[in-house]
Amino acid sequence: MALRIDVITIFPEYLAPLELSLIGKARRDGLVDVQVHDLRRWTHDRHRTVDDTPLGGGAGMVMKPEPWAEAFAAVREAGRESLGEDSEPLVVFPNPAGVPFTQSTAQDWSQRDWLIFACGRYEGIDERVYEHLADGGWEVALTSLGDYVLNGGEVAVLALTEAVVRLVPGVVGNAESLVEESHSEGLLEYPLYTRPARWTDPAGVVRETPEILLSGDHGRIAAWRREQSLARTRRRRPDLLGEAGGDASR
Ligand code: 6GU
Repeated sequence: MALRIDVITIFPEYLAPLELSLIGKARRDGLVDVQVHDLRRWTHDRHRTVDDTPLGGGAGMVMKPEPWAEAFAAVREAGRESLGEDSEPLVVFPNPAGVPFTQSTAQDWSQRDWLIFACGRYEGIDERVYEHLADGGWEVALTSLGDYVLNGGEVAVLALTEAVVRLVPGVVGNAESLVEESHSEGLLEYPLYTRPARWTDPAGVVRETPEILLSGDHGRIAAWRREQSLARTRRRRPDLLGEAGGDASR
């Protein structure tokens, strides 16, 4: 098994899409082992309580530390049983206050053998959970998808898992498509075309593909695509080229 991913959440059903498409196939092919756990399994009261009001006051609720600590201990034991007794996971907390997730993060994680995604909800998790893990020598990452707020980590975990699992060797059939895609070389992808080479759109406008793509000259096509990638990156994401400004509309 190339990669084990544990997900701890109070909404296990939220992760059902991990059974579909490329990730579902990778799981059935034995390339990744995804285990989704209900955090409430590690509660002991009648109401299976995972949250409480913030000490010191304030809006919303905070996730209690005890279920998390029990969950991490149990998931660690289960993982070690399957991966080997000296395996150590990377624990990832999806969090808008985390370090931005990039293609290079995805590449790093795809080469590990064990990730645990810990999905917070409400306003967040009691800070002592992070201290407890750090003191116990756990490797922990706080990771953000971008500068906007989701209600919980579950949707982020779907995105993170897809970005990582597709890079696990054997998951994407044509390995070349991983080399050429957006961000793999720090540039955005060039425009793509397929048949018909001459297409009349629904408004009656005749739209031709760039002639060079029909030339059969692979060297010139590669150079044209690189130019397109560069121009598009300069226009949409000048930050990727170390430049300022740009026009985000195209
Ligand atoms: Cl990773 N988690 C949550 N809850 N919100 C986010 C996010 C992650 N990335 C952007 N917003």
